[in-house]
Amino acid sequence: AMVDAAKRLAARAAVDEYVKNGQKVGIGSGSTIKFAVERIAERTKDESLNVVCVPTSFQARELILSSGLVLESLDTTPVLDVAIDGADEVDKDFVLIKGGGGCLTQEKIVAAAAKKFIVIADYRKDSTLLGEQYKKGIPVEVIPMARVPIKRKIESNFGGKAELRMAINKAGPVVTDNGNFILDWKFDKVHKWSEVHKEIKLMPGVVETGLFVDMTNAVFFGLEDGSVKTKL
Ligand code: DER
Repeated sequence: AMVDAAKRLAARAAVDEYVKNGQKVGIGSGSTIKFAVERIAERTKDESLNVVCVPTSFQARELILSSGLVLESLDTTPVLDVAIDGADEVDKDFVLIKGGGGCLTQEKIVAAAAKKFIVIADYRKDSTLLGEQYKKGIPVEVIPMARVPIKRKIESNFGGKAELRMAINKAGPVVTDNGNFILDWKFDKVHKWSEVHKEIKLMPGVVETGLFVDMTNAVFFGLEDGSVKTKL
């Protein structure tokens, strides 16, 4: 459909502009990244590219392996040339909401390990203010035993509602690749996201927030008309 075409356009444009021979590449999680890995695999097959890939989740690891790409880890390649990943929403200041797929913690670790962090997304993610289009709230990965005190602290400090993310194909809550739970914080006003991120991150039991502030070097949006918009 049109959304998939838009994802594919953004992904291929980003790979062709930023992924070069001999590089160490961080591979994000979600659906858009699949088109980026497809393009990397194409260029590897035609011998024009020889890269190693570091995953941001179990899903990304499986995608790398099933695409026949070389799997590495931050143990062996702690500094990456570029990381490519999707986002749930991008605001005017390049603040991202990530974690819709529950992989925000390893995604942020890999993004931070890369010299350049490139976001690929379809037009639905392109917002002025966070919350305009993405309504599921900001994901916060938490140590399970701390989920209630953290929920209460977020709601009392910042308002809104922080809800435990329940699984669909499993009884009970979603459990992340790191063995933790996720609270989705449905905020009810615009905040200074850099401040909010820092305060939530410092709450005992918080592992990571889905607010990616001052991390993004470029965003590729696939548009409905078949073009790609790049925001640098
Ligand atoms: O969960 C995540 O952070 C994913 O990267 C998500 O934000 C993008 O997923 P999508 O490419 O399937 O929209």
